[in-house]
Amino acid sequence: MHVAGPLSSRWTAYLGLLSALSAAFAPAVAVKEHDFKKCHQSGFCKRNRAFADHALGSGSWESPYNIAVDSGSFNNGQYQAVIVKTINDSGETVRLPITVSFLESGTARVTVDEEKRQKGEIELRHDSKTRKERYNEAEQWAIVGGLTLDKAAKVDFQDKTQLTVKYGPASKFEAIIKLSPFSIDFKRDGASQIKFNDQGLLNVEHWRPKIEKPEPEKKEGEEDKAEETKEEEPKGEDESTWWDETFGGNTDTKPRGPESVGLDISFVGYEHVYGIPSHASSLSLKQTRGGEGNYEEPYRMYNADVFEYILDSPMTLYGSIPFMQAHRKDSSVGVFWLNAAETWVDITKGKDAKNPLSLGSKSNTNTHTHWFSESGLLDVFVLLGPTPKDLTAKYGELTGTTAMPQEFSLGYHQCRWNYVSDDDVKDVDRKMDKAKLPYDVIWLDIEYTDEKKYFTWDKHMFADPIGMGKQLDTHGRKLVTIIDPHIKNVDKYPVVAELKSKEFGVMNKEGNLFEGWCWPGSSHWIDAFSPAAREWWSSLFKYDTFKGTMENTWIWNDMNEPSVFNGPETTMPKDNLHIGNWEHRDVHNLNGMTFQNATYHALITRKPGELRRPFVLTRSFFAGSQRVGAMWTGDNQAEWGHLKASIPMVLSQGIAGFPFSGADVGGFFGNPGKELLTRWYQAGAFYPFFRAHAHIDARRREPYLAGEPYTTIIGGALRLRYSLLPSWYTAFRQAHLDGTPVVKPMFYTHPSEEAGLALDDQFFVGNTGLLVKPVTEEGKTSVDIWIPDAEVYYDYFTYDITPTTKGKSTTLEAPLEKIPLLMRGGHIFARRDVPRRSTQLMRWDDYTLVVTVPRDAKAPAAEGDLYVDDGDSFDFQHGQYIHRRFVFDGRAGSLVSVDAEGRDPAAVAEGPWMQQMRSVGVDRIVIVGVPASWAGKKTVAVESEGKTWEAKVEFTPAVKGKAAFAVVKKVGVRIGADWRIGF
Ligand code: NBV
Repeated sequence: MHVAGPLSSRWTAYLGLLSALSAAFAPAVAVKEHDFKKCHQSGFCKRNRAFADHALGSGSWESPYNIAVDSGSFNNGQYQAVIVKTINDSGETVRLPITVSFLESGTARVTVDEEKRQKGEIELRHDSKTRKERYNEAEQWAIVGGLTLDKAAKVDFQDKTQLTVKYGPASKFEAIIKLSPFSIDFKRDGASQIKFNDQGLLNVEHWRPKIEKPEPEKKEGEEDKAEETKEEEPKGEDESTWWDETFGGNTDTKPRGPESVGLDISFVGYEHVYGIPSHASSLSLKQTRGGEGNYEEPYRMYNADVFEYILDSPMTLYGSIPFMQAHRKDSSVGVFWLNAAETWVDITKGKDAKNPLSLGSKSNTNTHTHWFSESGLLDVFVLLGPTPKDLTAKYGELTGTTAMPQEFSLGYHQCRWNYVSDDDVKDVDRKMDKAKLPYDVIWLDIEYTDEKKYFTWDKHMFADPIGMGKQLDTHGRKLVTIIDPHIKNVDKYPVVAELKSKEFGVMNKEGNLFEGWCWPGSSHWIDAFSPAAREWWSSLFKYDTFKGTMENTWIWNDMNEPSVFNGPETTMPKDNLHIGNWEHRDVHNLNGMTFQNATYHALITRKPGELRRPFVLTRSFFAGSQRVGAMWTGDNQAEWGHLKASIPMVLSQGIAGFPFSGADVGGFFGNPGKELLTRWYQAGAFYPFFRAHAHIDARRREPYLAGEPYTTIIGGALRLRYSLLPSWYTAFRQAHLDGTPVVKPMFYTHPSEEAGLALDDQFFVGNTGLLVKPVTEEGKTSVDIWIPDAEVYYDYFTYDITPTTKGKSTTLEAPLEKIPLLMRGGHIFARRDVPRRSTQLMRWDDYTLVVTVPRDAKAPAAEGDLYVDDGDSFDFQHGQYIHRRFVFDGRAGSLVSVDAEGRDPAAVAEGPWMQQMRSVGVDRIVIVGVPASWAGKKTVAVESEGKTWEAKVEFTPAVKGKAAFAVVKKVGVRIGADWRIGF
């Protein structure tokens, strides 16, 4: 570490304070499982599981929820009625208004509320100031479109017991709503796909007053009998977890009492379910009710600072997306559970031929899921597919798609906690150059600040941040600084003074500013739900306010679950209050997203007239976060298991609509061995977000320190990433347009291949046909890669034709220097092959196109596309982009480039970027797998923009399992123009 003289003592003192703080408030080295609730420690989880056990265990269970006959009406694509819940024993009833909305997109939405709470006819306990309604604003944060009602949806049949609504494309979807007991059967093409309340687990905990019971008198020596006497109490509902609940020394006062919502959602004939990230688990989710290989605990979604998380666990992590896809051969369906409170999902699967659920479906396996959230509305969207792509597209319509990223952000990011001074940063920058290692961004963690006061600099260590920024800028590089949501509570810090005076912070249950502990010590938390607070937040990022930042400074939002060291489960008390007096309980999982969103908007308004795409990395997230930035998987460890776990985690993010994701390369905690570090770089080069990071106690591990042969091998992985950036960017464009994941698991690309449905250690990149299987085990020098189809697969580096059989695995040699990477026949993808220091320096480089000829002659033989824009502004929204479609036809002997969207080039007025792109062309075309008949070819005819000319072609014949290939050199066409090459 570059800490000199007098500062080192300051540093030591600081570390002392830090460890004292950590010991007092932060979780210790490894995640302590007991710091986080298990289901039986979370009142509503325990109650809903008990409810399920009771219902499923009793032969005669009948759900006590019935739609009141005559309460229903159907208008303009919406069915409204009242569900009446009959309370056990007493016969008392509760009215629960239900709305079933049929949307133009073919998505259906079921919303259940509670009349008493809606009308505010409840009493709050403890003089609470909280709202009385169930939280109903999650939609305002998560949903951005797709809510137009389907006026064509119609009631097809109705009697006193049920009604059938036909809706969706060509009215192929049906919802059969049964009144008594209430249930819904969602069908596609006449077959059941998804059933609500089929198992009778609907559970809406209605409001009830707390009836204070006198404490039973205890005589001396009777303490131990407490449990026994309980058993003798008259049977009824177990009230022990309805009211104040204590965990880890923190008491949640629950002013509205129990109010959870639960529902069973069955996927009829589906064996695999995916999604609901983030968990360090498999892509295809496991069963959670015990049994061999299964979990005992439900998947939990309660965003938390679970650092050094354990692997293969349903435990919650930093962010949540309550979107689940179910898949079986050739069919995908899904649900989006729109609720931001603590949520758990139990999963069981049944191979039960007798189960009437499976009738009409091809498979006899059903997946039953049981969802429950602590508070808020029951609000579920049902998506009926039928393809995985339909699901990601429809989900994207609702919650938005990934933002078009800053192009640099797809490059490599060099991070550690911490680069300790501006000299340190400049030194790393120089050393990366010296070692010829490309990178785009260097990151500053919390130590750059003056004693953890965000928007300030440690003046001794970072005396000249602008000078530092300028040095980075000479090679087009950027700086990312961390800004966390906890604001140090200290005198003479204008940021906290303003937060206090304007009441922009989250309040405690008494309605006073909440105070807790985090890195800076005593802190307050910005309430990013508040529009005024967000506006204030924006003001803090202006270049002349956050001095030391400049145009190449971007932001990292950490700790936004939020992490509160002395809070319950290291987060905020649930009875804290946000703007509008919503309880933190209701909005917890949205918290991280609102903060990232505030930062995103702050960056957009940094300077009048400067409109650039922000880059903001977040740790915590929810459905919709994809619209405002990237995420990473948090504090992993420098262990092989964590490298392996990162792949399904990243894949899972993609299928849940948030593809801009990655894990800390090298592992955050600990010191990776050189082999692990190298393999991690090779895998990380295929994460959509590619950043190395390390803990403050970890040894320095910038790639130039690894020594040979590691540095050279890592350099190779970095350069591979950089050369493929045009293809990564094109994949992001697709994600931006329709929610398609950037890296795709086998079930997504080959939904008919059953053997691939559970695979989560290999994936395709965009539409390139590049299939990668990173090495994630120590000492391994080969991998078995599963081949999903009968297409030809070429080795990316050698053009060897891989011996493959559809549906079988094949072994690929993978000595340390080799990334197992195949090219599927039939694709065309773009690269930029001149190695440079950063993305920006590659902007005006010519392209290389790679064409992979498929196994069988067919037309078109290979296809692909390239999307490119200025990578920085929003001008792409006004047509300032190039989107080419390349088609290779082996039989006709041609390769053509046309506008992928059929636009007339003359119709787009070219701005400065497009004009400059006129000088950018296609330099080389590599065609892999050409027939031997190409041997005599010396030139090819090129035709573009009214001219024709000849370009040289070099043919290399097939030898020993290597495909023949041809390279067209100095092609001379413009990337933005139409052209044709005749072979
Ligand atoms: O800001 C320090 C770290 C950061 O490096 C890491 O990436 C975050 O996940 N941060 C967590 C706070 C404390 C970690 C122990």
